[in-house]
Amino acid sequence: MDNMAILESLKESFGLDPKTSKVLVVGLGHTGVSVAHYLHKLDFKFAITDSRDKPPLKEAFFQVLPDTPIFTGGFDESAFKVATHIIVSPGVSLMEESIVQAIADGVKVVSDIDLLACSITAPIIAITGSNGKSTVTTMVGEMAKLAGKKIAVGGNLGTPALDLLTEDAELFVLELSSFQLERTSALNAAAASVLNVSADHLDRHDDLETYAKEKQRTFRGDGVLVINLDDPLVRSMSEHGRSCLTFSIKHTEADFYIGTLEDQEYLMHGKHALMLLAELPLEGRHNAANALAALALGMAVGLDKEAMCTALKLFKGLDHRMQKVAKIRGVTWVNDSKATNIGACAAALEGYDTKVILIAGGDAKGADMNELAPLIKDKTKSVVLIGKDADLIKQAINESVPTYYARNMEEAVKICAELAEGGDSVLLSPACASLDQYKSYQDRGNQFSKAVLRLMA
Ligand code: UMA
Ligand code: ADP
Repeated sequence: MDNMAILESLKESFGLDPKTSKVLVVGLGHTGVSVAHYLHKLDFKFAITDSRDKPPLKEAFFQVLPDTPIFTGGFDESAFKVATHIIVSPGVSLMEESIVQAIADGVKVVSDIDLLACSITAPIIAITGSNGKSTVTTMVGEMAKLAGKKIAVGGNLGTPALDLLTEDAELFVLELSSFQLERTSALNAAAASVLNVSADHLDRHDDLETYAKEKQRTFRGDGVLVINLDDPLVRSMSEHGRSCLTFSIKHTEADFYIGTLEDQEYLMHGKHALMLLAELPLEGRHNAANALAALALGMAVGLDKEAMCTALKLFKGLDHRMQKVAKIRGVTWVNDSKATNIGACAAALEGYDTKVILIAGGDAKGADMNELAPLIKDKTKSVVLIGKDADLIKQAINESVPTYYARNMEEAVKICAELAEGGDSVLLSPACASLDQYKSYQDRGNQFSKAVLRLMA
């Protein structure tokens, strides 16, 4: 779309107009920077505020747009007072006092996803859920690429949504978080999926129902709904009168499901066997669900079936998700550091036929660790606990399996090495966020891998 058309769309959807609007960008992270560049190109007047004293991207941003008013070290009251619109980064809660007050004063909240939706005519595939978003987003991206589409892939994963505008794509594949969705109202995806809903981010959302409602916002508009029949919360989101494709790894009445033909399992679409499940090069039943969801989303926008299956067969999986690090003296070490909630850890444990040694803990984000206790009892030999909420997991386990405390990853890996015997698997699948001890889940996974590789020496 050209700038004139974008401006018209922004005016119609949000009353945003460079001549009259005063925009406050809240948060100077990757989202805030992408929003600032977008507003600058469209000649909007804007300021930025960030509660941190030194937002890490501030200096670099200042080099490029030095004339932008930037208020740091707290949310600046005066900046909120003059704003007509606030564009709030996902890391900032809408319950912040200044934001609650601004909304009460009639200021409009807009998200970067809203701005993107107003700036393109190409279709969007929107993917959310508690787990599997990045895997499915990447799968769909690979499928579309192989099907010959010019694509842009990003959002919560990788490139911030507005930075995708430079790519002039025919199809946008967006991973969306609940934080992005809760402040988005202009999205109308051609196809969308809520992959699953399990407890996560309950430190930011009131309860599971509210969190599920935020996820459901991905279905706004009139596109095709891709529904996971195995998840009761998602199932309840299907809407009469809307085009809908279902997927399931348990029920064969779904549009996309796992079927058995002559003792072999296949990914199926209706009566058609699309490919052998064994040809999907990823561990775990949950990845079969991810593949079925990706196929349904691709089908909804008309991607070629054969190209989609080839993409799945070539799919390598993403780092820090059930990633095999090494096999040392018969012990397999697996990095699933991206398991930042209970659902992901549960999926990892369910994938094992034998008992594993688990490293878990970190910031539980308000989740109830008791939900994990039965699986830990069934699927682990022992648990090595790390991080701030180690005690919560210890209490939930309630002596059903032996537990050990480790102060850092090096120590956790050492303890596991002493406990493990040939044939065992050691799994880092923390069920918690990493930020209490690490820069990110990647940092946590890398520290694990490095400590494991040191064992080889
Ligand atoms: N922050 C403040 N004060 C501020 C602004 C931010 O303290 O004024 C803090 C936040 O609480 C957070 C950090 O700074 O701890 C970054 O927040 P942000 O909103 O500025 O983050 P961005 O750099 O814009 O990155 C965001 C997403 N981050 C979050 O939702 C926390 C990135 O997802 C996303 O890739 C990026 O936008 C582009 O769309 C990351 C993430 O962890 C990967 N997402 C969560 C998840 O996947 O579970 C939801
Ligand atoms: P997200 O982007 O939603 O965090 P990822 O694809 O990055 O999802 O995977 C995050 C974690 O969830 C990993 O530990 C992965 O093994 C696990 N996981 C992936 N898909 C699913 C699924 N469908 N159900 C449950 N857990 C999953």
